[in-house]
Amino acid sequence: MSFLSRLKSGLAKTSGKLGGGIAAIFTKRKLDNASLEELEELLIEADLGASLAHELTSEFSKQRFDKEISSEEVREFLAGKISDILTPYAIPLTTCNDHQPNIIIMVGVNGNGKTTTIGKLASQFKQQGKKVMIAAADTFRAAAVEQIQVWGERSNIPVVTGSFQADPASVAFQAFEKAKTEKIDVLFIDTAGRLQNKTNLMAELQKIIKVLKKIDESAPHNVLQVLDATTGQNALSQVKSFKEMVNVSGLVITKLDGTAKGGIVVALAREAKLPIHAIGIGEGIEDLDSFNPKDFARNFLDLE
Ligand SMILES: Nc1nc2c(ncn2[C@@H]2O[C@H](COP(=O)(O)OP(=O)(O)OP(=O)(O)O)[C@@H](O)[C@H]2O)c(=O)[nH]1
Ligand SMILES: [Mg+2]
Repeated sequence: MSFLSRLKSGLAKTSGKLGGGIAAIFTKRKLDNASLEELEELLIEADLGASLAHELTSEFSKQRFDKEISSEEVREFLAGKISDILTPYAIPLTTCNDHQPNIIIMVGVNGNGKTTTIGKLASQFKQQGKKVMIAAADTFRAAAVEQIQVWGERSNIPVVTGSFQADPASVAFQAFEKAKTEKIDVLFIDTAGRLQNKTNLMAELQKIIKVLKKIDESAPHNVLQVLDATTGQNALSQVKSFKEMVNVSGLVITKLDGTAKGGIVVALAREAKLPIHAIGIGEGIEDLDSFNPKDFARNFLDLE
């Protein structure tokens, strides 16, 4: 199955609810205040955010108020707008040949999908012919190291580990040195999940970054914040807090398959103004990729 067809089934919860909802409102009906209000409510439920939901419905109203409208027209209009919003931010993750290794560090709140995303991305980079290494700098949970080792074994990628509860910064530092010696192209650093309001844990993350900079001032080359789509609008405040603490360079949004609120991708593009490098639509190694804004928008609205 192509990523596009998996995207379609991954977004089925969102598109079913939204597409079905729009069809229910706009069947032989004029665009009036009541239908506009219902539409706005549906968009908010899909997690596009209140301000965007309002903007989209008002703009549509300006064009079509009092005219008889079909569900298809509404969905086409929204898909066009959403695709335009996403376009500047749907940017695949690339590496730069000037850095050996490129350092990509994953950050985010507990359980958002950091480790799984590293497993998937590392395998994809390896398939592109790059030399990849992973640093297990989540030394907080014993199971975290095993989890990333399983991903490493699956794709035959070396995983650098420290002892249980070792200083994560020292694991990252050692892995960086090893990656340099072994001429690795991409080093992924897995970090422990942390809530944005835990200042000591945020300081620990800053320390990891500081230590990497001792070896190479330009490192880390990517700080990827992983967000769970099922957490809804809370993802926006997570980005805001992490951005204040570490220099987040891009986002990955996971678990779009587990939610009817896929609109968070659009809300994030608009509010966070950071590249969205990839979206996760399942637990498997193939279930993560960069996305085409138009495909996303059309599937989101249950359009072919
Ligand atoms: N359905 C679905 N599940 C996912 C996706 N991405 C990750 N998961 C699952 O989410 C759970 C948590 O993923 P992890 O990768 O362990 O998350 P984490 O951020 O590393 O968690 P901590 O290290 O505890 O902070 C696992 O069961 C993953 O299989 C996705 O795109 N879709
Ligand atoms: Mg993890």
